[in-house]
Amino acid sequence: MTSIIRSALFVGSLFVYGATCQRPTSTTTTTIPWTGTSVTSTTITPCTGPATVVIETPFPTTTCPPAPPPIRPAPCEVEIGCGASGLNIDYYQNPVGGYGSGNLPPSYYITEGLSPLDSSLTNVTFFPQDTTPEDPVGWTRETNGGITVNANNFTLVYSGFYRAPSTGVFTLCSSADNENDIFFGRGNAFGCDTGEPSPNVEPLVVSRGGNFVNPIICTDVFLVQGRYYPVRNVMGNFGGPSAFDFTIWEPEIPFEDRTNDFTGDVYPLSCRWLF
Ligand SMILES: *[C@@H]1O[C@H](CO)[C@@H](O)[C@H](O)[C@H]1NC(C)=O
Ligand SMILES: *[C@@H]1O[C@H](CO)[C@@H](O)[C@H](O)[C@H]1NC(C)=O
Ligand SMILES: [Ca+2]
Repeated sequence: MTSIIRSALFVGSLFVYGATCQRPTSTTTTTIPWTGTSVTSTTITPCTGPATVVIETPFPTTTCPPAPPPIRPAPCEVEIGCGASGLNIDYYQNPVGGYGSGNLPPSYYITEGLSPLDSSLTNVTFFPQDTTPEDPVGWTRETNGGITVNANNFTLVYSGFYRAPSTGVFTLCSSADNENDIFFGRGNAFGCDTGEPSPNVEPLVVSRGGNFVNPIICTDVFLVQGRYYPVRNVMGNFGGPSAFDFTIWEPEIPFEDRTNDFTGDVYPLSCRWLF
């Protein structure tokens, strides 16, 4: 180290020695971003020409508000060996101007003690936007699990268990015409032992849409590989066209590759642990 400095001084002194030094009359400024926390400046005074002022500034860092830590929903046990035969899907009556319009809460089908008009299983939580036909009398549409509904007004409840395929932060997203509410985790989606939902819980996500504008609303959850998480979507159309998409965005994949096809990863309520 010492010898390097010495030789630098030596070279420098040779240089100085061999040149005609003049005081600089102007300066040029060079700004170098660096990772330090303060601004420092160095003036390089050459023998001729303008001095160079080197200003080292910290990298501009965007100040984001600290992200809230993702919630950790509680899983349930399920019966060992129970097959991934899909989520339960139940079709309920929804009055025109009812759930999805803000006039009825997502618990209305529980508190009113409604019986499903139809029930099935599905691995898919998506059906595309439709439009009102010219003659809407008797208008129907296909949804999931082979269930065909009165297209103008209906509610579908998707419930069961999602087996987390890895450990990390997952993102639950949905969009709907007119509303989808996501309930997730033990107690929130339903009770582990009964499989019954509570009318007194708040959804993790409320997504509302209509008039062919259905914003995607998301929330992060921290899940553990191999655990079975209760999930319940309450989707309602209070009138006119309808659409629905519920996706889970797994860790380490692009947002575009999030899925609404849970083949092999979802289990019906009947898989719950029976003591
Ligand atoms: C559609 O709305 C009408 C009027 O509110 C209601 O009587 C009917 O039960 C609803 N049908 C479904 C499938 O929700
Ligand atoms: C869901 O996927 C599983 C695994 O492939 C399959 O066994 C089951 O029949 C599927 N369920 C439905 C409703 O398609
Ligand atoms: Ca609608």
